[in-house]
Amino acid sequence: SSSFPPLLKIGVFPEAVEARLRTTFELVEPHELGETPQRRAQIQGIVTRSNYRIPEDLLEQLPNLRIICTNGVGHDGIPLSYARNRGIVVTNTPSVLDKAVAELTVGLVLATLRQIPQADQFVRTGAWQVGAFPLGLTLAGKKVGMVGLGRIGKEIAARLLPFDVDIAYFGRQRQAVDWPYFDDLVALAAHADILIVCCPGGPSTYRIINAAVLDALGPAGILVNIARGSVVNHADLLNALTNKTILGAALDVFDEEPLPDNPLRRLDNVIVTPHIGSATHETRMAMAELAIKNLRSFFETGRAVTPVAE
Ligand code: 8YV
Repeated sequence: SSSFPPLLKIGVFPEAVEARLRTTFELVEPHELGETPQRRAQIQGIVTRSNYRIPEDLLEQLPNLRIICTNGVGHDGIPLSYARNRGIVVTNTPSVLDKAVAELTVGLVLATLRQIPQADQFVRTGAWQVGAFPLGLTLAGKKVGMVGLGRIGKEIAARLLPFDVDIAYFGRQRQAVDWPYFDDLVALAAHADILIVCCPGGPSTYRIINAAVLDALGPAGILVNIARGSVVNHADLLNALTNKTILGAALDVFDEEPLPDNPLRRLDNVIVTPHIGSATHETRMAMAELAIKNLRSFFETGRAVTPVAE
């Protein structure tokens, strides 16, 4: 049995990840909390995933909660100010997933420019027997606009540069990089051929990709979102895709996940993937190891390894 207090597990984890967590911690399911106040009082830690929202009223049921540990870099689903006011430490798993997310982003850019999913269907359905697949677009020579240039944004830029693209970026502040900085998102969109959304979710980026940005991106423009659904005004995006205001989009994140029945699933100029940016065996195990490291360190020393700064 574990020498650590039991953890409330919020979310469904890949089997190998959950098995790894269980080697170190007893995991309690939310439905077990209703049993007795004693069970709720036993919970000193939560282990979760960054695509889950943690409601404050759940935390209020846990009088002895000391740490919330998310597998993932995003913490927009965790009430940080509530946690801070209660002295609850919040940890995430930064850096270990940057490369995997950047690799998926490159894949989505190429898949959109060369219509790879559509080309696969073109062969499978026999359409090739009766016609030629339409011409795609070359990545070399294109202008890429990064919406957010944090750890993940920099890994994406580093992978795209060898494709002979020009990089420019928008973000909270200018950084010590050789690329043009835009402090206005519409201006970046007007400059770019491909706009890649890789900023954090949360109130400061809520719906910043809107009709004005999409109009500026223009009829040859492509939007790629591997950040959070909350960053994009999806009604504006749907209009822009339907009316060909922009050429196409590739989306790995959505307001509601799994994406329910939605017109986005029926458009032929958008590629949709099920929030798989960090979803590789190696990366998810590395995230689990860092989560366990945070939890062990906190329970043994009182200090977390990668606490989230408010
Ligand atoms: C998912 C992510 O949270 O890291 C993030 O913020 O969005 C992804 O890694 C994934 O579900 C983590 O388990």
